[in-house]
Amino acid sequence: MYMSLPDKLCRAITAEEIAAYEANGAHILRGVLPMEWIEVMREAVERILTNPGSASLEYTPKGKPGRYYGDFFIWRRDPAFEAFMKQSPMPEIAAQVMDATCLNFFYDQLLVKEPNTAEPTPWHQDLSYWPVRGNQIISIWAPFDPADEESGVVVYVKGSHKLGKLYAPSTFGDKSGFADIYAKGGLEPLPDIEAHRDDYEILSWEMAPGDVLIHHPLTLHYASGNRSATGRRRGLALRYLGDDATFDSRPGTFLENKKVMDTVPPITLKDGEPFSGDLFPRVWPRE
Ligand SMILES: O=C(O)CCC(=O)C(=O)O
Repeated sequence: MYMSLPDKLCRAITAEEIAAYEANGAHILRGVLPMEWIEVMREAVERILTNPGSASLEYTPKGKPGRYYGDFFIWRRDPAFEAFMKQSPMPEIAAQVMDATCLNFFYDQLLVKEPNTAEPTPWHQDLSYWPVRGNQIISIWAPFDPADEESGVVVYVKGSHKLGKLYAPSTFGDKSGFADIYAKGGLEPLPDIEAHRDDYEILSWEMAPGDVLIHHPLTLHYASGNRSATGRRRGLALRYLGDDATFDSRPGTFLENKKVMDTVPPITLKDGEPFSGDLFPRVWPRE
């Protein structure tokens, strides 16, 4: 059904863009995704918002304005999400930026902030949440609406992937059922970056649908709530694993959350094994 949609990038990724990603831990790739995919994904997001999945979370407390909706592993139940992570230009972006010969898909994460949503995405580093070791690990964040600091675009601490530190995960929303799990990791708490923003060099870009952000799993990042009264902020992060990524069986990662465990089949990978199987499918080279 989605086979007729373009699998090619709208333009080539440049060596300068890859160098900026490597130096800074995050970068924007403007105008790379065909609008056909944006339209398909807008429709798909509406399906999910009206029929939330078993791993989904409402981060906005009941009775508060707006809605901050989070969901994971959606590709397993919605064919458009599956097509987007496999057949769109997204895996090619990951392979090119990381210079990876093969990719397995880790998971997708939908993060929708409707107008007037106060809840931010707290400062965090992705790798703290993940049972993964390696360097060829990338997130690609695609907005389906224009996004800026008012509506909650993702912003980054420049070069923070090179600090060589793994900080304790931050919980998204107060009642998300993850805090006890994350405490098991025994990692050092993250400094209060938001209260001391001037001490950091922050990277931030205004975005249009068709642009994507690429970030390294150690890069510190944050997104404000959506302060716009009218503009939605629908974003989807796809996480890809390259040649050197292996399973890390350390305790305290998000896969231990009951909602997530109930949504995916049991994970049978052993420490040090590469990711594989139906849950973490090979997506590059393309079939
Ligand atoms: O969309 C957001 O608000 C945050 C995204 C994020 O933290 C991520 O993609 O890792």
